[in-house]
Amino acid sequence: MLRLLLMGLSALPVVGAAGEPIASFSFEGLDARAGWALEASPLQFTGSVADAARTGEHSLHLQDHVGITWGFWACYLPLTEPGAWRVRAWVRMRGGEAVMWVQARDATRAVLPGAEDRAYLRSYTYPDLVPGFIPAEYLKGVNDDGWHPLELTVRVPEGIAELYVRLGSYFAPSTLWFDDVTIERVEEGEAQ
Ligand SMILES: [Ca+2]
Repeated sequence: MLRLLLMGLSALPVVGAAGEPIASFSFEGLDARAGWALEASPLQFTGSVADAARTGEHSLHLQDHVGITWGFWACYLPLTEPGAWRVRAWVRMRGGEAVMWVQARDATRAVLPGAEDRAYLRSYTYPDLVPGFIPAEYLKGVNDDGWHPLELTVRVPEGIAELYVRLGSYFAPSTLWFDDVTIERVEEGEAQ
């Protein structure tokens, strides 16, 4: 069943064993954004496939010009197997705050009870600190120049139809790049 559901997604390895991704995205090739859509106000956000990359040559770029709400790149991954599912992405950021928001939803697209979570990562230049005046080691948050992991694990009950994965900006002007998104099943003992 899982294999059939995933046939519509191109170039995805389909592996049932825990710890191996059922889906991975590096945003390369002619259809680099396949499976992903921009869900953000066009008045506040722009998004594109960018040349910056953690692996390969490209990533998904999101520019939050205003910072008064949130906006996302989103993926609706067909999934019918309950269990613990880990979503991991790598983000590079200049200012602001990145968010990963994952929901397990049923066939009506209602969120299943308890099957959602968010993870956040804040830049050390959030909101307007100037690192030139404050040594980086005294600031909370991640370095603007590097790629950083963003991950969470959602426990999914029976009845799941899709995993709704969003990667975006959270209420602050920011420039974000996302690359190397993987979705894998983990054993319950591994889930945190
Ligand atoms: Ca890439």
